Amino acid sequence: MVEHLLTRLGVDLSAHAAGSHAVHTPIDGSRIGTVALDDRAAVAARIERAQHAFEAWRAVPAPRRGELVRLFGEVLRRNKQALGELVSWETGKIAQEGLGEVQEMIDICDFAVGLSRQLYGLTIASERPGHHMRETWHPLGVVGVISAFNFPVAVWAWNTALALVTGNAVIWKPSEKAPLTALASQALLEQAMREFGDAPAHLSQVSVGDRDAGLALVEDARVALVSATGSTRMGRDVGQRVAARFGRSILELGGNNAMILAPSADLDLAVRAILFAAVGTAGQRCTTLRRLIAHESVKDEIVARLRSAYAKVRIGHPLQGSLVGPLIDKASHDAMESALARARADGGKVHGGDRRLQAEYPDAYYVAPAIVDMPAQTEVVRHETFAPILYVMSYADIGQAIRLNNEVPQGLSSCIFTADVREAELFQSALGSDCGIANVNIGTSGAEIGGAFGGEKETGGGRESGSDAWKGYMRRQTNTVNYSRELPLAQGISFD
Ligand code: UN1
Repeated sequence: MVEHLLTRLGVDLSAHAAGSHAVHTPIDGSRIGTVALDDRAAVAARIERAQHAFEAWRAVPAPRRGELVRLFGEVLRRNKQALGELVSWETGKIAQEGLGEVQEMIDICDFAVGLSRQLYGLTIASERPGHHMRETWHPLGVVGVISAFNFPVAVWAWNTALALVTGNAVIWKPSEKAPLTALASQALLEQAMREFGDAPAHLSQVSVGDRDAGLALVEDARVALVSATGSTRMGRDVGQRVAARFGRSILELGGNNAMILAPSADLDLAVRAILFAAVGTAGQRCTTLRRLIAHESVKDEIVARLRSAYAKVRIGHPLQGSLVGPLIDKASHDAMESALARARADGGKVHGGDRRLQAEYPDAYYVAPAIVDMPAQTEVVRHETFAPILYVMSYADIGQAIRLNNEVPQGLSSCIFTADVREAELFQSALGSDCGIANVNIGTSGAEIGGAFGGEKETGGGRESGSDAWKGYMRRQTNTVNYSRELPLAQGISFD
């Protein structure tokens, strides 16, 4: 099945026939492929080739670079079904979410194509007569993209679509848990390159490797930008290493996203939003809803309604009509179990969270999503466990709710459900949520690509995808031009 999909997507399997790295599907734990791994020397050679590609690509006019991304978007449209299905096989995402992820790739391509004609800089008033100032944006260099298993293709596409129109070359280090979707995405981009005609060779490369190979990418001064998505632990290490060589990084790390549920909230809407945000992708999005901060007047009712909604959720094979697929692996299940044990020890009342379908799939980790009624925001609640656990806490006044929202180390996504415009505006104000994303009457996950995506504190501070995130992939130059016959100095200095 998977081999057939890979062939259809244009992956040359012969190159990986002797590979040492086995890939397993979380659906049933079976092996679905092997991949060859890069060592440090292979990574260095890739960087060298990428540098050459960059030197050619930066000279291509940006709208023409946009044409390559336009073609890539077309190739993705034609292959949406197959790539979406492969995402499901490799990560356990349900069919709808696999397709949604490919749609996110298509959307960012469209966005980047428009952007390729809009890499605008400012013109700035000069204080000197006969002078003008402006700001120009230039391609940056080689961009290293490190991505996580949970969005194995979309996050690379956010980075790559922008990096290509801004004139850069890309080396992608996918998660070792999801290298097949990476090889397929790369094959589709290569197809677009063939249609394009004269893109430089090695403009985009995939480097599957272990931590050591990853370090070769992170520590090399020729890699101008490292855009890394994953755990806070990984980001702290990568960020420091890149900073030590004065490289640039974009970090998109852990989230611990909350919803404030106000007394005026539309509870029907809230239940649906919570279900998608807390249970979707089996709780394995960085934007997954992990904390529900409910007003004391609605808390018992929302817990009761959620429990009955959770009971109806179908858990099972992600390509056979379920809403919740498996966790990625055993380690992830172990982490869920230990978080639930800690929550119980802290006085939490756990509903659900048990392992499912063990007889049918002994080597896969399906779980019932958990709701945990917590007496307080204890240490385990402040920690991101990458699994479907929703901690529920109560609040008395909106100030307290906002404090609870902010009193965690992470700062990615947040939302409030309310019909009270004062609360909604306060939540989005300087005194409100401290997160990169603050929504009203929609959940924490499922962001569109048009906005800048990322968050504060331990989330890493990076911004990707829409708005002016493209500026992170370019170098800014300030130009002052003298078109007079004099040489006045700034600040009125006389130097005669
Ligand atoms: C991630 O989990 O790393 O907002 C990205 C969302 C998706 C992206 C998630 N558009 O949930």
